[in-house]
Amino acid sequence: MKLQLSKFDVLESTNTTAVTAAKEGAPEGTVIVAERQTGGHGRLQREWSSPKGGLWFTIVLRPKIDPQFVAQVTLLAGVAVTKALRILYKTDAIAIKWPNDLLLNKKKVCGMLSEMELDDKENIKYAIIGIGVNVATETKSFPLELQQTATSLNESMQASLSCEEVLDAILREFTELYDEWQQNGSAAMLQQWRSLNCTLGSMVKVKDDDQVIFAGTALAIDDQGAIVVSNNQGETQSFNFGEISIR
Ligand code: BT5
Repeated sequence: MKLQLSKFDVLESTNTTAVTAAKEGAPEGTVIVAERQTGGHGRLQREWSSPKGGLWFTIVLRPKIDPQFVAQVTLLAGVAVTKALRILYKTDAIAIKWPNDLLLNKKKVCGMLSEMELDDKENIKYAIIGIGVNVATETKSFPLELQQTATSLNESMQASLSCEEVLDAILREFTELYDEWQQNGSAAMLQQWRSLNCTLGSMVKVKDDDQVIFAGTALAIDDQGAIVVSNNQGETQSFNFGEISIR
């Protein structure tokens, strides 16, 4: 994948700009980066706090895969970002919480949001992956409730990396992994995901629309990227949507 970066001082949301660009034919590898976002969002239109000091960007992709596997793009991004951050910050304490969060000592340092559109033959027209990393954001500038659950990498690790350095390292890991995944399938990527996550083996609550719909032990992720959870009654279910909280 060849990368083409477009950098902005401020955007409403790099995902929104990337969707518009993708609809207008932007090639795979287009990367939209903003220094801050005024309407950054997560899933279910939740607000994503995006002040200056953080790394906010979105990559346009046109994967040639069966759409049932598109959720793997989020897993792939999680692997790429975790690998890059572990090397840059020289720590193993950063881990993936299924499906789209990276935690450092149980606090969220990164969130990812993928979106896609199918054409009328049900092929993937485009997919985008938006990635937000708290590189040098000041935790005290976050809203109060976020100060309990989020942190920034530079602050926690007493480091002073720039957003550019972090972006370069993430894009290097991402392109290598993405090209390998397109050529050889998901096995190697899923194996790396399993070794970098903090979800499998934990007690989890599965939520949909903020309602708990199942609780149990997270046993595995399957080939589509769904999480397999088993409860006390021995019932096993897999979920490829919603979100989990780890007890
Ligand atoms: C996510 O949603 O974690 C996906 C976030 C994706 C953000 C990127 S930034 C570039 C691109 N442009 C966008 O507009 N979005 C993407 P979700 O799992 O729904 O989590 C949202 C929750 O995370 C919020 O309700 C807060 O509790 C928390 N949160 C908000 N801002 C945060 C931050 N900067 N750091 C850590 N947690 C945050």
